[in-house]
Order: sequence, then structure tokens, then C-alpha cells
Amino acid sequence: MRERLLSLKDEALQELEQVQSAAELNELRIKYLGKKGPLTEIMRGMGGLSAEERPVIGQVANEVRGAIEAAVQARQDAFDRAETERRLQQEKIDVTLPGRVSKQGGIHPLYRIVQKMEDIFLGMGYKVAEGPEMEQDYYNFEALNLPKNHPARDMQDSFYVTEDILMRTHTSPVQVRTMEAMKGEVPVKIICPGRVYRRDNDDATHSHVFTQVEGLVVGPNIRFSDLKGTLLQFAKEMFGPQTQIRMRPSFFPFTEPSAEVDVTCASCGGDGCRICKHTGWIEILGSGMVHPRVLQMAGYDPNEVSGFAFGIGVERIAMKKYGIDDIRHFYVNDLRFLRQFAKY
Ligand code: 2NL
Repeated sequence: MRERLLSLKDEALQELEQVQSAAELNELRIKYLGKKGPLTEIMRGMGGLSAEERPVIGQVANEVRGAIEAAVQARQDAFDRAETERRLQQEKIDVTLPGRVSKQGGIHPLYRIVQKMEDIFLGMGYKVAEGPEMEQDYYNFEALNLPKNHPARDMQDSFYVTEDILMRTHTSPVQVRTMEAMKGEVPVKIICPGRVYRRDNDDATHSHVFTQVEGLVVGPNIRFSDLKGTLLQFAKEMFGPQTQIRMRPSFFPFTEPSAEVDVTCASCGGDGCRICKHTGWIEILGSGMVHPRVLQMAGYDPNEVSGFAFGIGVERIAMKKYGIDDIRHFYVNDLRFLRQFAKY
């Protein structure tokens, strides 16, 4: 019996040498170590042995079983290692290869200017307010002291949708809506950026759609000097710390008094150049003290509070800043134009 066990071991180990795959190895394991295998059969027949022989043969049987098991396991480990190695080879990535560079867009030059203005006014404690581009006649004109048949309504010919609804001609209606919603509360301190529309024949300096940033402050004792100081601070942050401003009397139906504001030309520092048409100054905005009737219609008592407002044309500023000679470039969206600003 001992000889049978030992030759069984030799046979199993020899056969193991021939095994080529994990599947074959499994077959071999079942063949020798399985319930129906020769080893199990021999051990089952040990009942017929004498009491002296039984522990000796039992020990040999256990050793044979252990040897076969260990050899099978060693082979299994070798297969596992080979499989791991194969997968490492197959799945390896070269992290030193250059990446695929995806195309990136850039912020539109107009919106860059708007962002800069928002930053400046947020820094002075303003909030940003937005509203609809399609407006009621009341918010766009009536509430801004521009009654029906007012000549200023002809001045800025508009896109009407119905008799009562039009594309806003400025972002002032957002400010009126904000005042109305605040129900007399102070302070109001907002800027309103957005697209506005006017019936114009497009050319190098006129566009029927353009961008405005309007500002409004309402509170007790708001004075013209507050407007002046605010606009000087804005000009310095927008165009550089050496920038100066000047104010010229003007007229708007919604402000009294009104002023147009020029800044010293950033291209020549005020000496005169092509950009400022040799005047040293560039006009950037209109402004004034909010007309008492505008405050009143929006729910504020002009005897208790006062306010200033201003409107900035974004295209003009972008054209001066980037040296763009035709306003239509902003709206054609030619990628060759837009790509020049992606890096700014
Ligand atoms: C310009 C002039 C301006 C305002 C806009 C305004 C708004 C309210 C009340 C009073 Cl709710 N005024 N806005 C005031 C003065 C001038 O814009 O030429 N913009 C390009």
C-alpha cells in the first residue's frame, strides 16, 4: 500500500510537469485529490489494515496528499503570477505621452469688459440686477419720465413687438423694477448689465443691438459729488490709476442735472492721438441725478431721498481698449476675430 501511495505521488508530480493551463491544472487536482480520486479510495480502504500498520500508512497517505496539494498550489501560483504579468503588460499606459489638447473657447471681448465693470462696482458694494430684454412700454419709457409723444421717444426709434411691448432701449427698466420691488427701502445700490436694442442702420459705429451697464444709487443725501467720486474711482480702476475725468452738462429726461463724462485717453495719457481724435479725452458715459418724478413713480419720496444714475456703453469702451475699428465685429462672431481675445 505504501508503494502504491508513493508511485501515485510520482505519477501526479510527473503529470503536473505536463500541465499547460489553469484549466488542465484543475482537472489534475480533481483527478488525484477529488472525492473519486485514487487517494481517497486508498484512504477509504485503510479500514482493513492492522492496528500497527494503520497509523504508518495513514501518515504516508497524508504526506503524499500534502505533497501533491503543495505542488498543485505552487503551479497555481505560477499561473496566477503569469496572468497578472500578462495583464500588467497589456494594460500599461505610457504616462509620458503628450496629452490630447482639446480646443478651448474664450470669453467674448464685450463680456470681459462687463465682468471687469461688475468686479469694480461689486468692490464698491453694489449688487448686480438683471431683467427682461423684452419690456413693457411703461418700464422702458413711461416710468423714466418719457411720456407718450415725448420727442425723446422719436430720438431713439425702437423695436416694437406689440403696441405696448418692445425690445428695451436701455437697461433702466431693470432699475425701475428693482426700485419698485424694494418698496421705498434704502439704499438702492445696483448695476444692470445687459443687451439693449435700437432701430439703427448698422455701420462701423452703430449697431441695432449693443451692451449697456447702468448704475443706480438711491438713499438719503445722495449728492452730485457722490456721483463724481464714484465715477472717478470707476475710471481709475477701469483705465488705470492716472486716469482723470471731466463732466460736461448734458440732458436726459430721467436725470436732472445731467452730465456726460469723459476720461483721459489711456492710449496717449491725454496728449492726443488717433484713438482720442487728438483731443486727449474719450467720452465713456452719461449720468445725472435721478429726476424726482422717476423716484416718485417708483415709490420713493423725492423729499426724503435722492439718487444718481449713469449709463455706460460697453462697445465704445471695448473698441477703445482693444483698438477695434468696427462695432459689427462684436456681433458677426468670426472665430478669427474672437480668437484674438481668448488669451487676454
Ligand atoms: C447714456 C446715458 C444714462 C441713466 C442712464 C437712469 C436710470 C434710472 C433713473 C435715472 Cl432708473 N437714470 N439711467 C441716467 C443717465 C444716463 O445713460 O448715454 N448711456 C450710454
